[in-house]
Amino acid sequence: MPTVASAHPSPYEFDPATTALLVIDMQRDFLEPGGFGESLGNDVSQLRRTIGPTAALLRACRAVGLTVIHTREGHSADLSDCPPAKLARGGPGLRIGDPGPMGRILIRGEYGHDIIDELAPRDGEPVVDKPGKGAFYATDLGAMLAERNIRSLVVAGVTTEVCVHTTVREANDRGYECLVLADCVGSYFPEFHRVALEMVAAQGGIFGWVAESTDFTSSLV
Ligand code: TIU
Repeated sequence: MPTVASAHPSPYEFDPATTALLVIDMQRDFLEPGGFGESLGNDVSQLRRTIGPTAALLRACRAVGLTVIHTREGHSADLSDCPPAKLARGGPGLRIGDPGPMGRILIRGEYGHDIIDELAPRDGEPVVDKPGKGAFYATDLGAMLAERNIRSLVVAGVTTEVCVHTTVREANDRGYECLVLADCVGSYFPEFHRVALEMVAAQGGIFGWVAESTDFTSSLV
């Protein structure tokens, strides 16, 4: 079995046949100026360091035929799947559904809602549209993974302490073994990023494992 020996808190063993790469919410609305992330007052440049390592990770996973699944956070045009409490976030004119420079903010089908060009999904790679922070809530991700007999999730995406953490916590409770790739996840807040990664691996790996993406990809070959 391939093993990522450098993973924290212990070596991460995985079977590529039952492992999927999950790339979470690498959307223009989070990574580019004018989107939801910036509307909440965040500095989007903090997230952009994940793009290069995640592109390399995608190339390596595709080369060996690993299952690749993408997610996008967003809502229907009529906002019927957006809880009022979530709708209230952000400044006036900068809320979910409001017009932004890349279309209506966080609305499915809008340019800003889609995944950045550098990490565009390939034909055949599922894209899970989710209304929440967690990728399992109100989606068919669980069924999709069960159908493919996936037991381990290698996780990239944004943001570390929000959608990545929520998804890893949901996955942990559902029995998946999660490896979070430190250089392929990012936060608007460097200190939240650091502590969120520490939280995953603390207490003997309470939510999973953490490693660098190159240590994972070199274990694939
Ligand atoms: N605001 C923030 O850090 N994140 C989100 O709203 N969504 C995701 O993390 N994808």
